Amino acid sequence: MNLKKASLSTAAVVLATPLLFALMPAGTANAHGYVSSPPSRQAQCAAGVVECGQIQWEPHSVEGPKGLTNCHGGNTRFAELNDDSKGWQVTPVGRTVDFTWTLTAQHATSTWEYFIGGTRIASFDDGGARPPATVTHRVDLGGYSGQQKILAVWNVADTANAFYACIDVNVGAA
Ligand SMILES: [Cu+2]
Repeated sequence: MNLKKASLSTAAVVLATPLLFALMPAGTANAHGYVSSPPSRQAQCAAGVVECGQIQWEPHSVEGPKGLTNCHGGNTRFAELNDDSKGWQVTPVGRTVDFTWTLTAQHATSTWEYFIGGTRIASFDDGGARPPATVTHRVDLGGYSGQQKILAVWNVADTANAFYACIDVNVGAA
């Protein structure tokens, strides 16, 4: 074996390893985010408030293509997040609500969006910035009252994907 060639490829492996990790999509276990307050459906699963399947171990993993309008991001193994009759805790809130995301990976962000019944009620543009580990948005729910299901969406800037969370609230009850 040619010695020079061997040491070159060793160098290449040493250089490539950290690069590989940096380029690996954060698609596994602990790398994303979800709405932790008011407690989203997956947060309630994780806290054991509601009995759930796999989502209880990875509330931050509700990732799917951008533009979806469901609670489970199109992941069949998290389909129970769409079940409105599952006994989700409804949080009493005022006309203005602070939504807090817990991010286990700070992906570059395009926008954060909030929807009620298919209508976008708020949007926050981060212009591709990397968010801190905790992000809070103040959303005005003034046009709504009573029990509402809010869909919160985190649109990642450098992938085609978004993260989804549904939060059940009772507007005007707090
Ligand atoms: Cu991630």
